[in-house]
Amino acid sequence: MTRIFSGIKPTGHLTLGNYLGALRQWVAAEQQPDEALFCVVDLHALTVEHDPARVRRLSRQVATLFLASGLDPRKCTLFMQSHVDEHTRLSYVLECTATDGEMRRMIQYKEKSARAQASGEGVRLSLLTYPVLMAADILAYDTEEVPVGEDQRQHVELARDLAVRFNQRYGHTFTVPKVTLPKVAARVMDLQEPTSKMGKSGGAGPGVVFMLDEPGVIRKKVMRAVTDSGDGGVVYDREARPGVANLLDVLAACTGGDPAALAEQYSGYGALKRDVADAVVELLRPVQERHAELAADPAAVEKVLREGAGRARALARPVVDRAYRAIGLLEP
Ligand code: AQP
Repeated sequence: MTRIFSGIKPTGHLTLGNYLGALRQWVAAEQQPDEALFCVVDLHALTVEHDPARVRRLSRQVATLFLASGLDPRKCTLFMQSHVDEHTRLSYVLECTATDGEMRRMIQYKEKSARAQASGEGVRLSLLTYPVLMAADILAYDTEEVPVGEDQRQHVELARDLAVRFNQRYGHTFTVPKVTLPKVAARVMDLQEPTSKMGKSGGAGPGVVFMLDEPGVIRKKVMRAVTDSGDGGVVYDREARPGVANLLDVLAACTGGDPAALAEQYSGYGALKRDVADAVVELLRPVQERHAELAADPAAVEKVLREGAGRARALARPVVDRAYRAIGLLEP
């Protein structure tokens, strides 16, 4: 049985990228005879300027979307990161394994610290160290596979490096995890800036499709997506035609086709965009309907999270205790 772990941080409304890159893969993984844990990684939302009330609201919404997307709490463990103390306990020990230089090389740190500096906010220390907390999230469960989108690959590799280094120095303690990426749409791009990732924390960007956007809003965003100049018709070329390639990737992810083969079915951008819009609306419709039902009963979602945290704690505690003993700390 393969142990799987992944998470989403409540830093904004979830996007089509979060659905295709993460949630949908998780639901597929859950159908296998695997042991899977999925987590709202709320502590990671505190690394940048945030409004506490908004983090609370988004944390509930993300958990509700886990269930609405089809994750079944009878088959997997769903929980809130901050409800399981083992994550922060392990994070400190891993900080004693990681180096400053390694942290400063993280692409997300470079991008987000530049943004924080430009806005005059100052860079929180946690922004530098959060990949270590993410490594702790993963390693605390003897995780073997981490299903994520392409943007998280570097962080999972850090978790691997820390696990290997710790095991070499202090004896075998951690399972070394590996990253798993979706076959299509591992990196859904912004519809207005197709060379940038579709991200949830940038606000209400016109190039970002949110999972809970109304069908009319989704259609408008897709129909206004930038396409590329050039008269080569509809071709799949990520380098030269990133806007069109992104639309084809999304269509392929929604319909199960191959992006290059789909390109051959279109002679103009209008028809392609209409089909993409229809496919995205239909993909998200059942998730949105289920979300509306679940959001009406927040106590039921809280119960799932409470039970999930209990199960997660029981799995993580022996692993973290093992790491504490291995690194030289006495048993209490
Ligand atoms: N555009 C995307 N395409 C494919 N996968 C994506 N993921 C995110 N965006 C895309 C995957 O979703 C999971 C959770 O992501 P996250 O919570 O770590 O953060 P984010 O959504 O990637 O973050 P943003 O929007 O850039 O802003 P912040 O960082 O402030 O929240 C991951 O598996 C990710 O790969």
